[in-house]
Amino acid sequence: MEIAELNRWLAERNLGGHWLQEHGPEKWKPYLWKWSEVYEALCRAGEAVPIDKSGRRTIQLKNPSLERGMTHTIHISVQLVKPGEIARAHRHVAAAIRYVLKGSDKAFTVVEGERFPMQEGDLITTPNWTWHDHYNGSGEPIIWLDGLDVRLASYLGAQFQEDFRQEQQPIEKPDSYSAKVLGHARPSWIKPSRRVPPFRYRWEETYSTLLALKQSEGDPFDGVRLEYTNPYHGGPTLTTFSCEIQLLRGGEKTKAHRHTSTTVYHAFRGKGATEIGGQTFQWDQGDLFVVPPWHSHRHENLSKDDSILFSITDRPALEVLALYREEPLE
Ligand code: GTQ
Repeated sequence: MEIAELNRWLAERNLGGHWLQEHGPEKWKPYLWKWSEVYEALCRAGEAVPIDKSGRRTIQLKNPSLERGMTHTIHISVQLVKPGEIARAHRHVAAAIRYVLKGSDKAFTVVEGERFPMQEGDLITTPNWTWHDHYNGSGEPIIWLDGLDVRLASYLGAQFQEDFRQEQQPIEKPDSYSAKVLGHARPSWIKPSRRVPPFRYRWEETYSTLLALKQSEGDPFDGVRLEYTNPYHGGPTLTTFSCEIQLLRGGEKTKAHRHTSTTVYHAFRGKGATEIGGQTFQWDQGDLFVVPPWHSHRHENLSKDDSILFSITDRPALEVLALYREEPLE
């Protein structure tokens, strides 16, 4: 049998040969979403979509190089809760974080019976299969980024979801319970019930650490970068992904590298440019962008003032699967 004939014979039987494998260009591409458009979309949804329509009023970022989602692993949505609204209680296998863009001490995410205030720059985790609901007791709209490993969990066939029996879960723990129980001086008789506990990382503390380290060398590829570690064991923020925050000093330009992990960025403060796979993406405050796997990238702060990037990386998932690889490019 000739090869061509064999190939046809195989195709008719839904079989293939190693010699037929295609090694085409990578399917994922970098992309940047302008905040002005994301914000306008959210405002329009605020007028047109009642919060109980689907339990959440979110705008999802869709990467044109993928069939769905922002990346093939981590996803970001932007969520709006207007004054007096409740985003009803539910839980899902996908783990999630909230990064607050417009907050108040009267707006809360409730996770496993504890309410966490949502103030600008705060990061709040809702680890996998934890009950969570959000409510806005302030007089102003509240906006945050949702980061989830939903694409990865769905791809692996592991994404389940269920609603709580009521719209809101009861508050069973005192305020600041996690901060106390998981602080550096801890009670000897209380152990968190899960290795990845819900937690709030207050902006005030994160920002003061960034400023305190501003004079130090910093990471050659990422400037003054902090990882939000698991408060219990010091590992990544969540099992599959980690959140990071980096300050780029006025005019700072980082070195290029690439890795097999994917990173999604949000320009929390300032303006700059990130070169991704030879393409330059200029960002202003609020913009969101993706660095896909194995794409070289470097950041530059285009102003005299500090710029701050919040990011989410799937590095922990790749590391645990022994798929993480990284290389400097200069
Ligand atoms: O607020 O709990 O963007 O469950 C996607 C799934 C937000 C949320 C999302 C969710 C939520």
